[in-house]
Amino acid sequence: MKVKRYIAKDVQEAMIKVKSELGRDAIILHTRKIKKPGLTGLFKKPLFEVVAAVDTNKKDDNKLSYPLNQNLFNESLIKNSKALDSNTYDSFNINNEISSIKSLLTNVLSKMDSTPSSQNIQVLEKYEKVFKEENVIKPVIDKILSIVSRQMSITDKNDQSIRNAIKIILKDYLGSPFTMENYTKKQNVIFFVGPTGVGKTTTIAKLAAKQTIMNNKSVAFITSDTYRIAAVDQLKTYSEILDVPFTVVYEPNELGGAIEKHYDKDFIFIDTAGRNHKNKELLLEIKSLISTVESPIVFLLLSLTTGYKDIESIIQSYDFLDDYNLIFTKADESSSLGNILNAKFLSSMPLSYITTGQSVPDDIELIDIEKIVNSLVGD
Ligand SMILES: Nc1nc2c(ncn2[C@@H]2O[C@H](COP(=O)(O)OP(=O)(O)OP(=O)(O)O)[C@@H](O)[C@H]2O)c(=O)[nH]1
Ligand SMILES: [Mg+2]
Repeated sequence: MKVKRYIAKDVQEAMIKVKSELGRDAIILHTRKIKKPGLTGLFKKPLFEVVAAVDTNKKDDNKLSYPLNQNLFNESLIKNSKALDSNTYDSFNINNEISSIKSLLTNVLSKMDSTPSSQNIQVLEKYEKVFKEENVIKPVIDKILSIVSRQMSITDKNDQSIRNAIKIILKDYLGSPFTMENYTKKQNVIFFVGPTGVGKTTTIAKLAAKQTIMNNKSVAFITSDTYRIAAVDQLKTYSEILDVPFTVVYEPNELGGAIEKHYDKDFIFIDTAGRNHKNKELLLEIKSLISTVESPIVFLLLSLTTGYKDIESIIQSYDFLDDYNLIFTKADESSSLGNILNAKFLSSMPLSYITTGQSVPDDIELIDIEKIVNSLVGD
């Protein structure tokens, strides 16, 4: 068995040296941080000492150079113990050697299992606090930070690299926004659902204005919100301003005919009456309305001024929908973005638009994941 000591500026560099000199069968016996000798060394970054060994009687057999997990570690031990059997050592020495290697390796492996250092724990705690202030719920915080923590190597990372890791994980978690530009079907029938006063009718007007004015698309409005006279008038007014045809449906079975009437339009936006999400009967009406349409697109609107408990119960009450996209409204009136993360966690549905005021059509944008993530980590 050949045993060699390596000094490098970090563990990765040491591993490369080990691998290139001792080959793929090398096992790590010991690793530690050391200071450069002399007074000046005290002020320099620490170096890493790695002690590695390889069984010189064995040929390279494409195994990893260092065990990344317990299975590889055990395989490596078994291989080495077989190799040692054929040597001149007596079995007592072999067993002693194996158990000392095992304890050293367990020690190294436990560090490589990326138990965060105290410095890393401090940084993680800092972000836990930041997320809590944004009203992100604990399971989401735990999920994000546990991924970050798993990705930390035994080398200490600085705040900036942890922040970057968190940003990458958050972006991945929130996914790509779902935009109306993705709707490439000949005709797209889009329902807008959500609690009373969340901003459904206003959002329809904003999106319709963008599609007609900026994208040169044709749009029709249908409303099933006949509970309030004012609700019909509201959408009718927008239809007149935007010069968009408008139809009222009183029963779900009238919807098919209304859609057919607007067969030549690229988009049909269907406004629904705001529903108290605790009223199951009213929600069933929405369900039966949507079920009359083949491959409908649904937007569920949530206001960012709504507290987490209500967001949770709204999302639960719409779980009869197989598929929908999320629009967040009233970002201008909210001081935290945590519910965007929470809603994603609870629904797993794509994020889509965010509205930022009452002005039609300006106060709406495709959700900018980068912006949200930067804001969440305080960039
Ligand atoms: N501050 C702010 N107000 C908004 C936003 N979007 C809509 N509103 C306002 O919220 C109020 C309700 O908007 P509506 O579009 O009527 O809401 P709705 O969901 O259609 O309401 P119902 O049909 O009664 O369920 C109006 O005063 C809107 O101007 C927004 O992004 N920010
Ligand atoms: Mg409305």
